[in-house]
Amino acid sequence: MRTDRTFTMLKPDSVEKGNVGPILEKITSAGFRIAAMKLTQMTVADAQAFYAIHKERPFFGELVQYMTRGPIVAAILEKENAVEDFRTLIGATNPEEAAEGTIRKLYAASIGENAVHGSDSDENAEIESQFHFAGREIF
Ligand code: IDP
Ligand code: MG
Repeated sequence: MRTDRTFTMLKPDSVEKGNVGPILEKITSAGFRIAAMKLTQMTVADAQAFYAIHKERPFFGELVQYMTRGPIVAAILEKENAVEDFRTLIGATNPEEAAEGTIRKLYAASIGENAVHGSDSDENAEIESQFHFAGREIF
């Protein structure tokens, strides 16, 4: 299992607010290389599948509605220790608890609309990258 890749989505609120450029600048300045990237829009079925682990949670419907309401930027990022270092860069799920200077502290509005996704394990980074980029040369 590779340990030098993670998967991210710049969520619909980031695209809507024009924050894609500043967020990508934070990501590349932190030493991540963009291995693959696309602007796309998830269908309801896509979002339900991507977030299936949360399907019993009370916020699941809200999460699916949010993630499908407009385009996202999906990307595979490369760096040594990518998963952990990217979770540090984005900060806590709830921006009120996120450390100063983190992407969620800077750009997230709330625990629901929190600007970015970051994989939580090497295994999920691979699964989530395949979800959005299956069949590409990079694998
Ligand atoms: P993570 O994105 O930091 O890994 P998770 O707990 O895996 O956080 O939750 C997935 C996503 O679901 C969050 O990024 C956020 O968009 C949404 N979410 C999590 N908790 C809540 C909540 O309490 N209310 C509304 N949305 C939530
Ligand atoms: Mg998560």
